[in-house]
Amino acid sequence: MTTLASGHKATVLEGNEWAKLIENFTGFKNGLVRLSPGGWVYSKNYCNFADKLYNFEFRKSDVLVMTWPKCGTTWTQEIVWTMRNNVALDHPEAGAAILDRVPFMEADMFHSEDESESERPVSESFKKLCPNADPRDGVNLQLAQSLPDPRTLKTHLPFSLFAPSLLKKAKVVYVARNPKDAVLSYLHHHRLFRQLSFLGSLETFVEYFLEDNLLYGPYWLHLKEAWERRAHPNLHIVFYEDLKAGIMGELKRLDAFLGTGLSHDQLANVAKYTSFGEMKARNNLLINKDIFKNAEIIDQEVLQKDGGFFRQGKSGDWKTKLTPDLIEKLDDWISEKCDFGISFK
Ligand code: PPS
Repeated sequence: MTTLASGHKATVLEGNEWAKLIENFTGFKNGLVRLSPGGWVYSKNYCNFADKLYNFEFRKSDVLVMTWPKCGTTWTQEIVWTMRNNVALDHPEAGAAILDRVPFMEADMFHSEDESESERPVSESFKKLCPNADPRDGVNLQLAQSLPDPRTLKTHLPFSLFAPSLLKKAKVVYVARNPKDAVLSYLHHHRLFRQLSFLGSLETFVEYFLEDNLLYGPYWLHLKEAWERRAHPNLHIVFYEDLKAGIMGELKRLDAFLGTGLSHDQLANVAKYTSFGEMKARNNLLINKDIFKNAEIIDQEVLQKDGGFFRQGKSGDWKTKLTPDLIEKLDDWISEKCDFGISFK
């Protein structure tokens, strides 16, 4: 057991629990840990970065986009970055991978501790901004540390894994999504990426979700930690469903929060540039787009059948994909666990 700077204790999953998990999630080769309190579930290598993430030095001009997985992070990252850097749509680096411009703070945990340098491709941004850095000390983390102002950053970690001063120092844009759509999008993600390789059924995946046992742990607690802070002037909560239903209204609210002072036409530019269709066509998520053609990284059958990272980009997919039994189970979970005032569309 390891005690982290946040006060959490991290325990490696072992025995029967691990044996059962690895049968369903055959890609989890690097092991998992569960944190207490909270029950957060992360890749084992998280423990090597946890304290640096907790003590990360946020700056006043930072905007951190925080969500549980599959709630609309990438969309919001691109919206926020574009509003702050590329409103005329002529920024020379706009075509570069999103994750290079908006580092995914804890992503280094997905690499194994003993990975060689040749197994770890690093981006040109990393080479430029961190010339003497060792990738094993965290490509994403060091990129996040070295990026010049104004930084836009991404995390799926909850508030409790950052120092309590986070909101005093930086702005946070928190994105929530209806759990029924989030779980379906996460299932697709687990089938698409071979590093996760979920082989089980929809029912089994939903069970893992309901029991807080998926990678990244309890969605309800993640939401609750944000919801409890919702009155803080440095926190802005946005719902994926509201972005879908009325992007211009949401961009205006974001504009006021970020203090970007954009005109109607500029906001309309941002809306178009970050629309599902345009982001899917650019597909500039990762360092190398060709990764999506690599059968060792992406399940090509799932890609052909169900789509890639930009799968549907809709709200309400659950209405056609979830059985009445699963809808009932998720509704019960929402009533029981999300009883702190949040409601989903
Ligand atoms: S991740 O992997 O956790 O960072 O994923 P995340 O970006 O949070 O969520 C992915 C889902 O968001 C959809 N998406 C979008 N929807 C609307 N508009 C835009 N521009 C957009 N970009 C990404 C993406 O398709 C995933 O949802 P699903 O339901 O799977 O389509």
